[in-house]
Amino acid sequence: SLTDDVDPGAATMPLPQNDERRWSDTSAYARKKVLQSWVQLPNGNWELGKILSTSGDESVVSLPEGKVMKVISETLVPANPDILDGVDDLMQLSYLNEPSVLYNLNYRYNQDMIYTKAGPVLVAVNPFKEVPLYGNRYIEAYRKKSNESPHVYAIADTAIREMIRDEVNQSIIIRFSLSYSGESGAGKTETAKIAMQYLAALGGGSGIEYEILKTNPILEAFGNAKTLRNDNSSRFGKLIEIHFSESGKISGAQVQTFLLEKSRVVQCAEGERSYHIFYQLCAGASPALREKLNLTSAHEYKYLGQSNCYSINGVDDAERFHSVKEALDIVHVSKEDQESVFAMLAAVLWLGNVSFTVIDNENHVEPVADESLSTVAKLIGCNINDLKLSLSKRNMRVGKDTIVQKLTLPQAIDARDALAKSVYSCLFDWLVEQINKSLAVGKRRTGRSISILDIYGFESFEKNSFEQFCINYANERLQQHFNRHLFKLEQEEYIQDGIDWTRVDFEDNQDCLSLFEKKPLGLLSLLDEESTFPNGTDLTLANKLKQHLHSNSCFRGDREKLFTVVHYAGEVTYDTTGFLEKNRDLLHLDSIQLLSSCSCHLPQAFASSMLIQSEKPVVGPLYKAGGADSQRLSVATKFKGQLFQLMQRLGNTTPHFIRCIKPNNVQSPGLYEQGLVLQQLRCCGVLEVVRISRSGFPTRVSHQKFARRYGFLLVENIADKDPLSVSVAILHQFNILPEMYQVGYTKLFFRTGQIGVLEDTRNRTLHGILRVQSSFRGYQA
Ligand code: AOV
Ligand code: MG
Repeated sequence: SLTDDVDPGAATMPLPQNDERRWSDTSAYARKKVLQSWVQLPNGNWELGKILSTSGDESVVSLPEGKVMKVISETLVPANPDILDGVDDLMQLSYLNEPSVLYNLNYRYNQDMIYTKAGPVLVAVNPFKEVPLYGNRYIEAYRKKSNESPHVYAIADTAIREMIRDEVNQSIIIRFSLSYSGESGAGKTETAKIAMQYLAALGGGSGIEYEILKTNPILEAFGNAKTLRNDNSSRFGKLIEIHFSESGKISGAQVQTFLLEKSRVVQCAEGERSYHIFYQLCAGASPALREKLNLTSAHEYKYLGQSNCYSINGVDDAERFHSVKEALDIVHVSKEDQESVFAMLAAVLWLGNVSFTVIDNENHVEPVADESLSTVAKLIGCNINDLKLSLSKRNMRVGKDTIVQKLTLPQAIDARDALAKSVYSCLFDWLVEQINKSLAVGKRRTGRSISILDIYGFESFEKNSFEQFCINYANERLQQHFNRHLFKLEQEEYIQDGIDWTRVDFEDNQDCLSLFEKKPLGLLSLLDEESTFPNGTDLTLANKLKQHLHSNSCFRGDREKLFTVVHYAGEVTYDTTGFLEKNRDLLHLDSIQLLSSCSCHLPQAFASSMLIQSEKPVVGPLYKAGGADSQRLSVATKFKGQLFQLMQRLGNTTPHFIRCIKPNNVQSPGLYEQGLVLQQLRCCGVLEVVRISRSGFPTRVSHQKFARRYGFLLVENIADKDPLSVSVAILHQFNILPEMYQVGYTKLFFRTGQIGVLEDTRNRTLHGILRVQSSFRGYQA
């Protein structure tokens, strides 16, 4: 639909400077014209004020609640007329400045209108409560287009229509943005589910849609956890590709996951939890299952006990356990397999309780042969002695010989935790594989699909480790995708149509991406290289990075093991502690052999999947001599490969972007913190997108369509002329100012607000015609 704004004058506002990130319309023209202005209070918040008088550089403004303030006129920012309160699309604002955008989102948020368009992007502000916007009635309304307010449903609807109309695959990319607290809990995962709900409703029929929806509770149970910021924080990235048949019905789906946070299995911070499924199992297992797995309560397990947090407000873990089992049934994981899955979980928990005792005067240790050890052995189906050996000794290959090294306490604990983490992450991958088998029903693929990406956003904490390094690298890649799509394509369209348009520079993050990806002297290559050196340490890694990258403008070496990357969304300082170990992610061959010797089928499957991986040697031969026995793809390299694949996939789709915004840090409804929201809007470039879209000629109509729609309004009859001539005649007749439009080869390009004038005239004329017709009919009767 053609959008309009009330004040066409705004479009002639001088364009802000490109380097002015938080630009605002503060021209003298704007200030003179408005009576209402935004006034920034000392606390940084903006309030709406009325300008009472202006003299010299100063203005007197009255604020709500009767306060009167004297301010420097320059600092006032024009506010929009009341009639624009709560517009659907930020593009419609006459004055597009930060306080106006903040106010508009807030105004809508207060009325539970959590969705707003920012040009092509949907902005979703997390309500932290149930809002009456979902369900069949709404789905139906969006399907019929009887409701056109911004919504995830509307995005999903567009995706389906464009997939069918253009025969092009679609993607819905849901992300949040960085602010320095890390914007976990913005609503990405919920938003992804809402989109899936709509696709399932419209494309349903075969029953497979039900299975697709049930992947959510499973993946959340195994891949989400309570963190300080979000009670249901996703600790992995996810892409779900939903396949459609010719007729637009869902024929299957495929899930891909990225970088599960393994470390959470063995340690998590005070007040946080490990993965939900552990607590669900402990709370919800039947007496028979408890007995079989020798299960006790969550409090008895060291891995779960260290963070002092066992429950989540308002969540019944036992009940969730039953839902997960049901969901597993639905995606065709057999009862037997389910039991094996639970046995693996119990084994991981019991592993955490395995303790060690010193056996000689060189501080070598071996596991204590207690209930924990025997239960682990029983659950994974191995010989208790083999288990004991694998947790106390390590076979090392040196050249052609094998030597046996006894483990000290820290080494033994590492070996134990590494085993627990591997078993858990293999279990997670195995589950995803089962889900995919079940969802791959519609083998006869038409190639049409809609993918939904729910992936972690930028993370910047006080201390940033390898996980943040990978996550933020992924975000640079996605950011580039977003930039290129929205900005470059935008410009290309102008250029293609022969429009003279002063190029608006957009921020490209290619430099930062190169810092990561360049070979051989990029962050990833250097990290991999150091990972292969037997004597490499986190400190030598940091020094190597500083040595080779110091002149890169996106890099800064800091003291000791710290270095800083200038990311698109801001600077992040990383601590290399643990980088090498996490990147190598080695499970010692002993442990792999242990798993392959197990009588249960899951550990065997895990072992072979790990061995398959290690057949692709990517890191050099030194890797072996370094005390590590298996060769595998480094974590960073594997992740980079996944990302490239992901970008390739997304590159072939028409993307739809949703940005989730978290209005407060306490997960409370109704609380809208201006500063926090603003930070997010700035970092994710929402304002930038709107600015660029608006500063150009956002409304585009082909000559044909324009001539067809408005041609009848022409006084002079030239209907037989070509569409271009008709269009130009219309523009002249209605005195559209030359700076308000551009004539391209195939299309007309308009500034915001222009089409509205024509539409009004058209509507009035049409109504006039109808009235004349009906009165004529009346007369006849
Ligand atoms: P995230 O996916 O962005 O965080 P979630 O989707 O888990 O955030 O949202 C966090 C919480 O916000 C949810 O558990 C809900 O309580 C609430 N919420 C979000 N969206 C809605 C909505 N549309 N309606 C009602 N409540 C909502 V993370 O995965 O931590 O970065 O890693
Ligand atoms: Mg999430």
